[in-house]
Amino acid sequence: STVHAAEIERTFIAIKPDGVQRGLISEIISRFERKGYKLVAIKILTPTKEFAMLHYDDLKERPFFNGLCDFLSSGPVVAMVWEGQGVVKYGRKLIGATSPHNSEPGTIRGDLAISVGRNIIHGSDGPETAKNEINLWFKPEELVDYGLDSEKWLY
Ligand code: FUP
Repeated sequence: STVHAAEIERTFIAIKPDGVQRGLISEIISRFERKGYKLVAIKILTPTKEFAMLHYDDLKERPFFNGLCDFLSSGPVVAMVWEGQGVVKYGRKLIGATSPHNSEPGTIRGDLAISVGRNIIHGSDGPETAKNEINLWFKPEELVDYGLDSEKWLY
């Protein structure tokens, strides 16, 4: 059926420097793409420490905040926006629990990571966070609005 604009949901996903260095870019993109989600923005950049601090602002009181921001700004990150029904919540399911000690096999962190400080991927934790993170990382014109033939088989 036709996908109506009101149903469109977007989330912010980032492959962190460890995921990039470990050669997991295509593996991670594949999992979102095969599920049926649509990639509407992508770029690679090394964030500054200040930018990392903005991204993780919610965690600024946590003891690991400084190390986390040093890590996120230590090398290239692949920043993406993925679109599709339920993508915020289900994207988190694809990613798995924050600590790879707890994330299930079959999830990205469960299959591909060992420690919480090197858990290879970030995904927005809710619809409001998703909007804020997309606005922080992307200009509106960097998001591409397009249809896919596969959508008529998915929805
Ligand atoms: P998540 O949304 O799953 O990325 O988890 P959080 O927002 O709670 O944490 C953000 C990042 O902080 C995690 F991806 C890894 C890091 N972190 C630690 O290094 N130690 C902790 O105890 C918790 C999180």
